[in-house]
Amino acid sequence: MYNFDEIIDRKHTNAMNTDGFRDYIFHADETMTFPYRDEEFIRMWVADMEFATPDVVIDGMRERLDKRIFGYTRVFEKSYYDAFSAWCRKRYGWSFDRKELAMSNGIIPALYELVEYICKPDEKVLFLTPSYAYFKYAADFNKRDYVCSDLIYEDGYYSVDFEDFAKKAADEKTTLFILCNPHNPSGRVWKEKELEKMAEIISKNHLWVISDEIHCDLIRQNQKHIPMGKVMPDYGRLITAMAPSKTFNLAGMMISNVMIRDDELREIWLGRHYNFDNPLSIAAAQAAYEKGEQWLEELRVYLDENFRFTGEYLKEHLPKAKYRISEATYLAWVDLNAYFEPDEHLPLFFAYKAGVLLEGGNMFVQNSDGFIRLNLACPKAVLKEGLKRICEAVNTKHEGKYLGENG
Ligand code: LCS
Repeated sequence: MYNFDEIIDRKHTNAMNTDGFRDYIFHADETMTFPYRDEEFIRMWVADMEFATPDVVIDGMRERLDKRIFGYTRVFEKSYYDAFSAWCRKRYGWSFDRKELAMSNGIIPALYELVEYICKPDEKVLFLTPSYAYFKYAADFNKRDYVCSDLIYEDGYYSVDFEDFAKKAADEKTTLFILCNPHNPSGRVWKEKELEKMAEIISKNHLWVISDEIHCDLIRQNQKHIPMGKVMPDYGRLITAMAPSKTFNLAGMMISNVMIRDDELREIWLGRHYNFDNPLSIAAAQAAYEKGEQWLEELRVYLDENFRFTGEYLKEHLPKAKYRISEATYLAWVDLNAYFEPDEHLPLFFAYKAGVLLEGGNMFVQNSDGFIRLNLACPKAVLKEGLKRICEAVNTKHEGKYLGENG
């Protein structure tokens, strides 16, 4: 049994989570001060975990370290494909050809490249909102326009507005749809019927699709992930992205899998992509896929309990908050519109008033005012303290100004 209750000190590891929040959340530098010391914050923001990566993964990296030479490296050996494709077959009943597998130092860099390779300068990228902001940034970076289709939010549950989606997909300048499957930040696991309806609209309009499935391994125990590649088995204009980074807390190793079906696009990728991989990252990813499953199953039990606990806690202490257990991800998406005005800067409020670092709706493109996103991938004791502080801050909100109000 792994010990997910262990509190691990991340100081002096150059972690974004501990050292990068001023820049990422507040666009500020180290002169920004809070009524808390940095180490006093409860950190529930960036999507990495407070849990140690599995021992089997660390052992895999250690074995590679023992080989002592770390020259230019790429995934040449078939054993990597064997490990990852066996994982996909076993967990999702999905397989892909070896030739489709390209490696990338992260899914974000892959998105940045693919938007350029796929969309001409006057073409547009479509995605569902609220959205992981890097879908928009990938369009911005390449000076492509983007179009949002707002998800419908009803009884705390999100669904696709298919009428709107079909209309936007039909615009001849819309050539690429980036799908987040499962969806960050809502945590939705798209059901087969929903994916089929999307697929129909995609094929009708000959859209390219990037299905970003980075969160697919981290679903609640009662959920089932369906790769878009399985729904559209013969569709050439599909790219699927998956990675061990979220699943095994390896984001810093910067390795991800990009399955490109179209021969021509793959040629462009291979010609232009900076095609090297970190040798330790390959070892880590391969060990994770070969030996990490038991750890993942234990993690999922722990996360399910953190989601259950969060729901109970909020029901008791913030009864007007709307919360549903996310179907996927370790991220809770909580509607606090009953307590805040739509334009309030929630990350600033909670940083100053609660000493909690979290992400707010303002960070998810649009259709997300009044929401906070909480990272629940932390030991239960940390979660309890975070929730306690959040609820107290909201419940005492009107008892005087908080320090950040003018900041
Ligand atoms: N795609 C999605 C949907 C993500 O949520 C993330 C990380 C990435 C890609 C990043 O992929 P990478 O480049 O690391 O392979 N999501 C984060 C988030 O929501 N907050 O912090 C990171």
